[in-house]
Amino acid sequence: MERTFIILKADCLLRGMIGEVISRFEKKGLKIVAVKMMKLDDEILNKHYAHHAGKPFFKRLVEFMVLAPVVCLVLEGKGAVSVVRKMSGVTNSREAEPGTIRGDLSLSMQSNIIHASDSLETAKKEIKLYFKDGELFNYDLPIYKFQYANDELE
Ligand code: FUP
Repeated sequence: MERTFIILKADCLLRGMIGEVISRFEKKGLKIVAVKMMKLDDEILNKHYAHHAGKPFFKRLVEFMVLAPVVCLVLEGKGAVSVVRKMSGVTNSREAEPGTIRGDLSLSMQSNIIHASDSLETAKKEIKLYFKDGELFNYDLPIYKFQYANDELE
């Protein structure tokens, strides 16, 4: 099964929305395989946002990401990367569709509640950057047999 990586950002924690957001993913049927609360620093953020280095918003983005601890998760499920991106909504929350996390819970481009990996390749890199092997858990969810068709579980 595919795995993806999310960060529940400072605004999510400070506004008391951690439970709301995790609950949406649980209800969708995604399996939580890792959770960690962390205080991010320049070193990890320079790697994570390397593709934004030098852009005008980079400095304030890093300042925002260290404002408070964040909560990092790895979620597993069929098509998890694209499912979680769709549930998150587009980057600018003001343009995010109602029903998405950003569309329902935020009004900002920067304070937009969640980071979610944008491809399977990025997800693999980000999971490695934020988690050690022993922090990811393999366990059975008996509900999978009601949640997926047999051929979707192969
Ligand atoms: P996303 O994949 O939706 O998280 O968006 P990006 O990787 O493009 O951007 C990462 C973060 O940079 C966003 F969550 C918010 C911030 N950002 C800005 O503040 N201004 C911009 O113009 C673009 C991104």
